[in-house]
Amino acid sequence: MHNFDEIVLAASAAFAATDDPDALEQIKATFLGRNGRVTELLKGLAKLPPDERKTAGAAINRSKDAVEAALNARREALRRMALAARLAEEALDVTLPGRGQARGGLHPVTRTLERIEGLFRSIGFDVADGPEIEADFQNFTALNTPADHPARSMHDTFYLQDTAGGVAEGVLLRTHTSPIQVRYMQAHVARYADREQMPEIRVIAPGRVYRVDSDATHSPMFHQVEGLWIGEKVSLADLKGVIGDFLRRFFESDDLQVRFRPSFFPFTEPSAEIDMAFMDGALKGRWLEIAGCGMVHPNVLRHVNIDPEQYIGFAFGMGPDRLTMLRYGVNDLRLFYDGDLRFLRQFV
Ligand code: 2NL
Repeated sequence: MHNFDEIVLAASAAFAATDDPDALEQIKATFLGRNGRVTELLKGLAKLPPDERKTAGAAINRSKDAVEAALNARREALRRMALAARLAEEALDVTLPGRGQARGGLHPVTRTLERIEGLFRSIGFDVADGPEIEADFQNFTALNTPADHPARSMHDTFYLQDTAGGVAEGVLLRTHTSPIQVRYMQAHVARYADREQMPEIRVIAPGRVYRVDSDATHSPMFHQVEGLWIGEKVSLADLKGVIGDFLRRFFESDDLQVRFRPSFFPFTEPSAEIDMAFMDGALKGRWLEIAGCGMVHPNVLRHVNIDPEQYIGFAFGMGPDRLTMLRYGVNDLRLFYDGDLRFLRQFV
């Protein structure tokens, strides 16, 4: 009998000595396994005289039950310890304040683009867009830009590669937003093909453009807004009126000076640079180059199947990056593209 109690005590002590569930199962085998101490006792029953077997057998079974109970108690204790450890490790402090939702804002150049769009919409212009990956025809050929023009060279234009790594024939990143207007005119002409007289075209084309150019004052990606008005009697006077009106409204100033200076673009004839001067403020009296413009070249109209004998119009192009710098008094273009929130947040 003494022997049996001793086994239960030994088993309980051995179980308590480990806190590893796998080790616990190993220790279990030394008591309850095929050659375990309890099993050996049961095997010994056969050697006892028949009249002692019954009481001894009952005592051994009680010990076996006690060992199993101790084992189960230890298993449960270890399970609880493991759970407690895991809960401690994965603890969440639900009383911590939340991170909150940061307030976003529009980029200053986007604000300028939206402002320009609103002003031109108010005088009856449509706003169009188009692909940034363009075809040679819409970007150059239709715009009366000859094959040997420097703008077409790989020094100035990003050409796309084909799968073999060579230059993909006639596929490029648009170098201006004019191809938007070329596509707009093509769609317009197709739509009114059966009319003797098509409606006027009044459209602006804002967007990103790309040129092989990167230094303190040039970014390989920048923005442009071009405008186009085609009708039967659109004149240079209309161009001056639209541009002057736009600049005065954009800069919220009635006494802006605007002047046109003769220039050259392949896609307009005659062509001009538009300069502007503020009548007060830090830049007072200084002429600033603000846009280029001209009367659309007859060859451009021919390329999109508009008869230059019946229709005439003007076009202009300006840089909203520069307009943004002037409007907000920013002196470095790169600030717009560095993505520094300390700078950008000032415009929200
Ligand atoms: C500049 C000059 C200009 C145009 C863009 C244009 C578009 C068509 C036909 C004719 Cl579809 N012209 N665009 C005309 C003159 C100047 O931009 O200095 N931009 C920043």
